Amino acid sequence: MTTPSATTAPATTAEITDPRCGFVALIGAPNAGKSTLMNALVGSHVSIVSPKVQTTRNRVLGIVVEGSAQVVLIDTPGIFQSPKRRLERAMVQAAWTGAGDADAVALLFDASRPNDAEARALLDRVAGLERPKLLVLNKVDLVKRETLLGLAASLNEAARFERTFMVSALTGSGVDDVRRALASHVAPGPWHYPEDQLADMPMRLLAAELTREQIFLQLHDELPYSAIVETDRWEERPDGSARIDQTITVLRDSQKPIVIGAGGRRIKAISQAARAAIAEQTGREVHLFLHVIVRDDWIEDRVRFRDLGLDYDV
Ligand SMILES: Nc1nc2c(ncn2[C@@H]2O[C@H](COP(=O)(O)OP(=O)(O)OP(=O)(O)O)[C@@H](O)[C@H]2O)c(=O)[nH]1
Ligand SMILES: [Mg+2]
Repeated sequence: MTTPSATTAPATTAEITDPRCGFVALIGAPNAGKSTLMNALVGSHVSIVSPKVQTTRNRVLGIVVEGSAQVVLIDTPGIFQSPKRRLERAMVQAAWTGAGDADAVALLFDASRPNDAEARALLDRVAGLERPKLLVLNKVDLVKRETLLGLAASLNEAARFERTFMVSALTGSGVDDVRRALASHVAPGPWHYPEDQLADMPMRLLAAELTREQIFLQLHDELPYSAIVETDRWEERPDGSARIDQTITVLRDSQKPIVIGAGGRRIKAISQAARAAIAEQTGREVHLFLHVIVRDDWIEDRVRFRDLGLDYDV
């Protein structure tokens, strides 16, 4: 069985005489728009997005080339003050690890929620991070221009940012400025990735994430938080299409019929939307088969955490 990766064929960077490269972490409170901004900067659907908090569960890399600079973006889970469940603690920890691994940090702040307690609390800790910091006020499409200046000033009092940007990751407004600024921040050095690579996630994992995105988009209440998706099988067919089998694991017996829906309509809708997204990202026809199982212990399972790339012992 072959498993293609998101990696494309290496391209030479020999023609670039002054290459620069660096890692920039996108951090922020849950729902600030980190993954939307990452996708806008990269120009591809490399990280999943939903209106719900805690959509991103681990670090996700996206790669941007701007002139002679390659910027490796680290999208991170939203940071909040009192993560309770083990999974939440591991997610918040993964976000701080992402910030710690980066050469610079971009703090995203949802400008439409200026008094959000989680976002304000985060500022204090970000102020203590000893690396270049940029402030990105996001969702400016929802906010009156005059209120933005006051917000930018008050946030700059709380932490020392080298620059402040006002963007709408959703409409793309201001995103090019951020891309150029990030590129100007990275230090001289060889590129880490081939020039046409956009992500660093195996296709099996990206495909599972795209199905999880539909669970976040199509199911409500606690269900998205109770579900994991794993790709069990990826079969390349002679006609160039791929057969992909995935398992959706939920925590409780009562959740399984909700995922399946009356007459199987919900699972069909999830499957159709995920299949289209996977086909788009892989550039091939996809046959997706989803299976739903119940396992009440996945959320406390050390092996699952390892598979998700999360630290169990936090
Ligand atoms: N109006 C508006 N909505 C936005 C903007 N950026 C993101 N959103 C929306 O905000 C919601 C959250 O976006 P995400 O990108 O998933 O946010 P996140 O910070 O990655 O969230 P977590 O991964 O859960 O921490 C989605 O419904 C996005 O469509 C923006 O600039 N304007
Ligand atoms: Mg996210």
